[in-house]
Amino acid sequence: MIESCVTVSLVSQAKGGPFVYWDDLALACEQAASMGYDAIEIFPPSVDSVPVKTLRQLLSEHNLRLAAVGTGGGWVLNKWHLCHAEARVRQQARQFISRVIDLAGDFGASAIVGSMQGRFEGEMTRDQALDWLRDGLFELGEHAKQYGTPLLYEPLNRYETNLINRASDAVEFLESIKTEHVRVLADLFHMNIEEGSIADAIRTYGSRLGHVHFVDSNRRAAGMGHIDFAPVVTALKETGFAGFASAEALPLPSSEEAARQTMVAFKQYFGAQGPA
Ligand SMILES: [Mn+2]
Repeated sequence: MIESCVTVSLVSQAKGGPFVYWDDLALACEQAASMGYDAIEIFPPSVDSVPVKTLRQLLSEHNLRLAAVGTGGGWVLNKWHLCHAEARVRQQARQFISRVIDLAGDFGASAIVGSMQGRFEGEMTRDQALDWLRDGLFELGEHAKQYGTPLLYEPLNRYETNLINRASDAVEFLESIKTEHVRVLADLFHMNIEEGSIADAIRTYGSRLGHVHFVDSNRRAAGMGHIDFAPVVTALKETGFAGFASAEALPLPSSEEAARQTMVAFKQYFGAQGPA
């Protein structure tokens, strides 16, 4: 079964980023539940900033689950990432992600490595950067194992990383990581830029797929851009994907409208009850 999810950013410095809800966790949970969402995904500045008790109460009160927790706060606020030239910074990136895995794991949720994968520049070679990323994802995937939740690795488009942008390269890279506990996050916005066919790319991911950022070509809510969702959803169903389709969209024209529009699209493509 595919479940519906909506994103909530708790990072004020990321203002303008592609998150449906901002800052107000209580309001986000209330609206998400009233629209029929199954879960929320949060993007916190750090683990210590997450109001764990309040979050647990809100999820329980609104019968929502926590689907995933982003780690990009480590990049946005500290410029840490997993293939940084300095060993000390790479280690800080691993510790940051490791703590997010612990936080998310206690909720049965996954941590996401997106911008924290980094990029290579200056003297560094691409192979060196990929070696460091591979080592980091291996160690962190093995750390996530104890929670029964995979670590989610998100390939990004060429303007956000020069490491891996396409499904075929991502699958080859993942096969070189000797752990079962890293899965792919397929973000339809990134894929729309990089892939010849988003549906074919989803089939390429197949059983490696762990989470979807369900969003349109212009980072607005599904249905507000030009992605043809029917073949994409068919491919998701064919692969047997049973994770969350999460609205990671700009809050346009407003948070509430972006959330509502995504739910309209979910019902249109997945059926009357939303994703299923
Ligand atoms: Mn994404």
